[in-house]
Amino acid sequence: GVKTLPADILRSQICSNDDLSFLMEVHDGLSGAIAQRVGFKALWASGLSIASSLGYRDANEASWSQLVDVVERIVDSTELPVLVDGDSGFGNFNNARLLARKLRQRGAAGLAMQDSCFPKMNSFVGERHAIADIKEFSGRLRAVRDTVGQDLVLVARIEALIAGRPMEEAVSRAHAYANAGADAILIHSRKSTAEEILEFASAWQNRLPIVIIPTKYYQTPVSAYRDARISTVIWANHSMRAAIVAMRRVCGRIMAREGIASIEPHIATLDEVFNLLGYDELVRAEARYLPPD
Ligand code: SPV
Ligand code: MG
Repeated sequence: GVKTLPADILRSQICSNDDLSFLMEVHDGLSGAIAQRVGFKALWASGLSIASSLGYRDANEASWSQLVDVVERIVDSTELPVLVDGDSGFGNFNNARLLARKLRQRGAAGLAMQDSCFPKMNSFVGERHAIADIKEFSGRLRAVRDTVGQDLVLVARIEALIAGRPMEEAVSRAHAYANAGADAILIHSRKSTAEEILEFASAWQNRLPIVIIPTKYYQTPVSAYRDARISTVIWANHSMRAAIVAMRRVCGRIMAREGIASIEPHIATLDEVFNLLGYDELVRAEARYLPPD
């Protein structure tokens, strides 16, 4: 039969009105395999988490080619569609369309691109968040759309509220980005409540589906988002942050006790590792392709 494109699967999740979708953060092949096993239906290749796992800051220190290499490992390790955090597209329209083309080649399902200037800074760090001109960023979106067509879901991310701009500007940017060909609008907020997100949602009236990242307003129950008819929630960095705590605890204990006996029950077994990465398939393939002893 005809193979369904990853973008079509992702689009059916992000662009369905009556069902809230969830994207789980991943930053490498292993975290991708774990998210799939627990039952997530789609993944968020987080810029912050990928940068952190590489030892970079989330300020465009990792290059676009490093990003697409990580995305390839994520795509290969799961069957799930991957929405890639493409930051601001690594430059102008030309860099953005090159990134989109490479992400399509590596099997990504979607590209989220934010209206920041290059280099971006993580939305929760500092007060300097230079925002792109509306027309210039719209051109970046159009260039991506013209280059990859419907082969990637294109999510336009608005950083106006992060930069302290008024709600009216966030809404007018959403209109411009919808006209430029976005499939969905990601509205970001650094507030500790969902207030401004819900205000945006009521002003926007679902002209395009809304995607949110409730990292700072984590106390709000998702029922509020269902009520506001928000389409997609991204759990943006929680595997990476969980890994920091787990690795620190284990490293610390091994260091202090000069031994590993006490941590053995608290870490994944080797069988779990082999299971997650499909070693059983390799055993079957050996039986099939290697000459018998
Ligand atoms: C990311 O996960 O890299 C994001 C979300 O872009 S945030 O860190 O909230 O900006
Ligand atoms: Mg990011």
